[in-house]
Amino acid sequence: MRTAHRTCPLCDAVCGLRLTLDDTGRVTSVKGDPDDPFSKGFICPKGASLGHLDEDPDRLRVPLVRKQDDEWHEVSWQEAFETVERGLKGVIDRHGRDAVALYLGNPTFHTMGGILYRGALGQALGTRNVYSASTIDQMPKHVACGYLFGDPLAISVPDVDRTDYLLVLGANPVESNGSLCSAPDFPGRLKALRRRGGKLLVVDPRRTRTAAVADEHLPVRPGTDAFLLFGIVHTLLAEDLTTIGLDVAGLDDLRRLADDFTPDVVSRVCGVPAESIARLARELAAAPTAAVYSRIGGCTVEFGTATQWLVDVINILTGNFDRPGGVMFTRTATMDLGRTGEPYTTGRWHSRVRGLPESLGELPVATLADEIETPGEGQVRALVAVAGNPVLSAPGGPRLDRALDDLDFMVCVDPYLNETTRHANVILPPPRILQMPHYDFLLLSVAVRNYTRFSPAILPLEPGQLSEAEIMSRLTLIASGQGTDADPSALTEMMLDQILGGATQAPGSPFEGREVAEVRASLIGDSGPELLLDLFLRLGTHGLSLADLLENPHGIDLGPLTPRLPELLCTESGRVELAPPRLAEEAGRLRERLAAPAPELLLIGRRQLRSNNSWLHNVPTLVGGSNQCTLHVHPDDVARLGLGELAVIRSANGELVVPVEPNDAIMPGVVSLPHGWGHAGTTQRVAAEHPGVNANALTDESVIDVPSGNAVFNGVPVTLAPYEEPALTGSFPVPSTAAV
Ligand SMILES: Nc1nc2c(c(=O)[nH]1)N[C@H]1C(S)=C(S)[C@@H](COP(=O)(O)OP(=O)(O)OC[C@H]3O[C@@H](n4cnc5c(=O)[nH]c(N)nc54)[C@H](O)[C@@H]3O)O[C@H]1N2
Ligand SMILES: Nc1nc2c(c(=O)[nH]1)N[C@H]1C(S)=C(S)[C@@H](COP(=O)(O)OP(=O)(O)OC[C@H]3O[C@@H](n4cnc5c(=O)[nH]c(N)nc54)[C@H](O)[C@@H]3O)O[C@H]1N2
Ligand code: SF4
Ligand SMILES: [Mo]
Repeated sequence: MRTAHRTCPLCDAVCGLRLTLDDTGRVTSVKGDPDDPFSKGFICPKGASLGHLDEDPDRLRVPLVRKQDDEWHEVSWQEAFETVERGLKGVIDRHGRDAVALYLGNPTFHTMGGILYRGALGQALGTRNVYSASTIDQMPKHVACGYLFGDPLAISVPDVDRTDYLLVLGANPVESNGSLCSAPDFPGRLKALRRRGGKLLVVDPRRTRTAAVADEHLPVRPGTDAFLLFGIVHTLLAEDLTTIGLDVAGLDDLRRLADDFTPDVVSRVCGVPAESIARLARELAAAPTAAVYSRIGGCTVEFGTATQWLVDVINILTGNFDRPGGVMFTRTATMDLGRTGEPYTTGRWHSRVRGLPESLGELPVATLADEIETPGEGQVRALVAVAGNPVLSAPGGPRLDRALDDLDFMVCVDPYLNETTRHANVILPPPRILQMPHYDFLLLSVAVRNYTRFSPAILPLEPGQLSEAEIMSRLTLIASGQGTDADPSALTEMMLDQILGGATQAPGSPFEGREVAEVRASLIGDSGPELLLDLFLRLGTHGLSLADLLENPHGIDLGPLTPRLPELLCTESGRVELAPPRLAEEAGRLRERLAAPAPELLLIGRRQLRSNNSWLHNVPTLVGGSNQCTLHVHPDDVARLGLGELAVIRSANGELVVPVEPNDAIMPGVVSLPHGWGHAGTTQRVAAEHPGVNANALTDESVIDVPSGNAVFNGVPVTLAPYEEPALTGSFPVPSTAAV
């Protein structure tokens, strides 16, 4: 028996875990690490199941190649990489580099191999067809911050531990455990907020578990938060309630834009009473400190960018931006990564078929199927997919499911043969979670305290097994034409060399004036990712190194957040831009919608405590109970529509037969279906027993948030009707007669 410590990699909460393992390396228990200064022993059911997930017998252990017989064959790494080289080279030679698309899924932000090498892989492929989970998640936030502050990575977090008033729109941190806001034990932090006399308000079409612990829940019609927020902005300006502590530009333009959006007018669209909207504005202005926070319900909606823009506008107008108790920026232990120092811009190139603008070097996932299906110069013929399951996670998933079949070549880096990877020619499995070192480069940059923690690998790689970093490096070297025999460590050395080249020249850098080779020799780490981590730590402002983190296995608290906006600001004007033209255009589109009739029934999503997107349904301890793929329908709607146990739900894009779960927590006129289900055709045996349906058969890839190209998962117009058993068969086809 031995004890080991590591950070849980499963969500944004970065909880410290304490594991016990027997001498065969089997995990015998997982508990919260009480000595972690940030998570203080907190753990959720997913973290507690980490051992089962890691030891899942259905995880792939060796590379698979689908050969001419259309069967999967276990092959050596060498054969797998040679197949990748032939496949990619064939497509690039015939059709050019843009014919290869890259898709980077959500876990690329949760592994060192993913986050450190995804950029290099993209560059080596040299394609404009780069897609990631960002455009089915938080791209609106990047675009809004890009225009407001000049830096799309200038993402602030609510100072939950110190605020007096927290307004949450479209986030459910009690079940998601927080998102773009790393705060282990979010539920406990919200309770503490109320215990110290603070107020929590939740705007959500559902009375979620977060709403249940709040002072007030305000049901809102899906997709209309931007209207509600404009009503607040209008009130703040009209009643002279602003206290702006920053150097801002565009206040008069903002005033003009907000003019039409009186609480009375927006109330008719969003369904929140006008008095409540005006009161929210007054309370936000009067609170000693306040923070407005919004996530998936305020991003994956038609006006996602406008919503995120107005969230920060309110934080700014009420004097709560970049101050304790308001919203603040984290100062990471590592240097600021990914910042360009240039003012943000989008549209440096456009997607071929729909002409959608690039943002952060990516095109919207909502147009990936178009790019695969539409013939012509630049048509996507191959896909490299890392840690993603877009067949279940992208809008219009079933169309993508069919499109992937038409590709000439596809390679996936993924531990599972699932709904997406089953279309591949080659699957390259990363090692088990406990065999990987772990550091949260992204999540620690949106933490509610400055904090750092590194977890070395707990179990060694087996002979012949490859780390995820090595898989990514070898793919990168193949993509750049260096073949399957190139030394993977050459890529890390090149990256180190490049960064050190800059750091030894940069005035004020800790390495200024030193020799690259000498600094390189001083770096420590057992792997490429660790060497890079050591370098990034030593270039950070907290004066730490990997050695310090190794000496502190429970993590290091680096103190509460402190103001830091001026150094992050990167607009042309050098000021915060309250009403940049691109966002003012959104105000115009919102104005045009003021008179539009509201659809009768709207679909929204639902995250479940023991789930994580599509890939935890193969763990027996996590499926079942409340973790079911059911449609929540308000009892009034159940009665009105005469629904029984099953219903047919239909959108412009598709239809599904779903189990109905009457639930009075959802507002009438809204129904909720979780995503990540619809398991079929995989080797995940437990998931196959709990298949559920693919919510993204209903979402529509042709509808996007315009400025960001982000998918719209919430506020999808649908119809609902009782399901009538087909007369002849007991199977499950959807009879067309079941339509409304
Ligand atoms: N247990 C669990 N945790 C997770 C995940 C998971 O799948 N399961 N996924 C992880 C990932 S990838 C992410 S990005 C985060 C997401 O973290 P959150 O955003 O906190 O999670 P969601 O449950 O999607 O919360 C969105 C909320 O918005 C509401 N909503 C829907 N439409 C609207 C609307 O138009 N307006 C408003 N105001 N509200 C609306 C929904 O009812 C829901 O309560 O969670 C992460 N953590
Ligand atoms: N309808 C609807 N759709 C949604 C959402 C919604 O709210 N509603 N939410 C959206 C959001 S916020 C997100 S983030 C996306 C997620 O979209 P994706 O990232 O495409 O989907 P996931 O289900 O997270 O798939 C993760 C994949 O990574 C693999 N994986 C797990 N661990 C590792 C690892 O260590 N290494 C590698 N290489 N692979 C690994 C898993 O096997 C799985 O195949 O879904 C989006 N889709
Ligand atoms: S809250 Fe997130 S990080 Fe913490 S144990 Fe659960 S899944 Fe892991
Ligand atoms: Mo996400």
